[in-house]
Amino acid sequence: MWTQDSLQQLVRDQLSDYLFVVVSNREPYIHNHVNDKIECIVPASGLTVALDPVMRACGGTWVAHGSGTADREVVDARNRVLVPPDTQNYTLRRVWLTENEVDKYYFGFSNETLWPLCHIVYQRPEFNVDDWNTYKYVNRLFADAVLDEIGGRKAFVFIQDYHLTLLSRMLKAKNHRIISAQFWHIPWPNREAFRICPWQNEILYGLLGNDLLGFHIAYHRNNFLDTVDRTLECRIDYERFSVSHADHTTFVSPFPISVDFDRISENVQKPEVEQEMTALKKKYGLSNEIVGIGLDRIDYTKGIPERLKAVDLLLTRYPKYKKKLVFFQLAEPSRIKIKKYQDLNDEIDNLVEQINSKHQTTDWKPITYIKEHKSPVTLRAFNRMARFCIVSSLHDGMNLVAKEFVSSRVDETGVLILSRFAGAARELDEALLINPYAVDEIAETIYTAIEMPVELQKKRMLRLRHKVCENNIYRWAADIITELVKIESI
Ligand code: ADQ
Repeated sequence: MWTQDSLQQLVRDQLSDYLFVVVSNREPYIHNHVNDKIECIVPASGLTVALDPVMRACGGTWVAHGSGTADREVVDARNRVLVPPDTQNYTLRRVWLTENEVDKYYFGFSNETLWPLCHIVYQRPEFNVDDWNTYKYVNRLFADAVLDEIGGRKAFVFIQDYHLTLLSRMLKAKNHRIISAQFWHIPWPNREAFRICPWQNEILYGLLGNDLLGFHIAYHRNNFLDTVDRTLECRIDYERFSVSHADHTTFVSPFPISVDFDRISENVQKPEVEQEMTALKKKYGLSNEIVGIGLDRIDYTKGIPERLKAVDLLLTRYPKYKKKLVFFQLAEPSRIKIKKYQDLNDEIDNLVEQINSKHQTTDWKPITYIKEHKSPVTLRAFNRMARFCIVSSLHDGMNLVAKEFVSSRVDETGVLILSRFAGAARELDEALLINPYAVDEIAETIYTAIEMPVELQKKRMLRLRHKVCENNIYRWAADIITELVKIESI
C-alpha cells in the first residue's frame, strides 16, 4: 500500500540527485483579493487536487500560471511563494501572462481547440493560427521559468496536460540533464478525430520529446500510439509500448490517477464536517429526504443537462418521490469567456427553473442548484449526506468526483452512478454504470440506486473503497517515478 511516507522514501532513494519540478497551467493555490483581505483558494481542478498531495510528499517546485488577483502581492522577487499556506511543503513559482496571451493560449488553443478535439462530445474544435502561435510562445515562457528554476542541475520535470505539449523539447534543447514525463489528464481520441488538427505533427513531435508519457487508461494510450503510427515516421514497439522517433525513445503507459483516500476518509469525520452537515440540513430544511448530488466544473463534457433531465423523468415516472427527493447540483463556473460555456450556463439555469416549476410544491423543490466554488469542508459534507452521487460525463479522462465520493463514504453506504465513458468506469465497475446520453437509462438507474437495500449498497461500496484505497494517488505517483527510474537505467 502506497502512502505519503513511502512515496517520500521512494523519492529520497531514487531521485535524491534530481530537483523535482511539476509544471502545469493551473496553479494549486490561488490568492485573490476578497473585500479588503487576501484569500487563498484551492481551484476546482482535478489535476491540482490530485497533484497537491504528491508535492506535499515530494517537496520541490511547482511552476504554474499565476492567475489570482492577489498572486503578485504574495510572491518574492523570483515570483515564488511557499505552499500550502499552513504547512509550506513546496515552492510555487508563478508565470505571468498578459490577458491577450491567456485569451489565445488558454481560452483559445487549449480550450477551444485541444479540449473539444480530445473529448468526443460533438463540439466542433476551432482552429485559429493566431491562437496556435500564442500557444507556442506561452510554452516558451513556461520553459524559460522552468529552466531558470533548474539552473544547470539534474532535474525530473513532470509536465501536466494539454496546455504544454511543446515544453519537453524546449527544455531538453537547453539542458540535456533533464528527464521529463508528461501526464495527459484528458482522453486521447481515435486517430480519425485527431487528424483534423492542422498542427497534429508539431503536437505529436512535441509530446515525443518526453521520456515517459502517461494516460489514464490503456484505451487512450492505444489511441495515441495509433495516431502517432499514422502520422509520423517512427518505430513503435508494441511489446514495450515505446515510440522511437528521430534519435529519441518515449515510453507510453497507462497510470490511472486517483485521490488521497486516507486523507479524505479522515477529513470527512472531522467535527467541522459534522457541523457543516448540520448547518446544511438546517439551511435547506432537510429531515429524512433522499439526497442526491452532482458536483462538477460547469463543462459541456460533464453531462449536467442530461442528469437534470433524468431527475425530471424520474419524478414524472415515479411521482412517489415528490417531496421526498432533493437533488443538489453543485457546480463551479468555468471558462466562462468561451461562448459555448456561456450557452451551457444558460441551458442549465433554464432547465433547473423549468424542472422545478413543473414539480415543486409550496415547501419543496426537486433541484437545488448551487452555482459557486465551495470549500472542501462543504463538498465533504454533501458527499456524506448523499444517498447517491451521479457522475454522467459524456467523455472524461478519469473523473475524480467519483473517487472522492467513494473515499468520503466511511459509513460504507451510498450508491455511485457512473458514466461508462469516464476513465473511472474501468476501475469502479461496482458502481451503477450508465450511458450518459440515455436519459431514460439514467432515470431508471436513479430509481435502482434509491431502492437499493442497505446490505447491497454496503457490499458494492466496500469493494469500491477497497479499490480506491489501494490505487490511491501515492500509488499513481510512485508508479510513474518507478517507471521513469527504470527507463533511466535502460
Ligand atoms: P476536471 O475536468 O477538472 O479534471 P474532475 O476529475 O472531475 O475534473 O475534478 C474536478 C474537481 O473539482 C474535483 O476535485 C471536485 O471535487 C472539484 N469541484 C467540483 N465542483 C466544485 C465546486 N463547486 N467547488 C469546488 N470544487 C469543486 C481533469 C480531467 C479529469 C481527470 C482530472 C485529473 O478532465 O478526467 O480526472 O483532470 O486527472
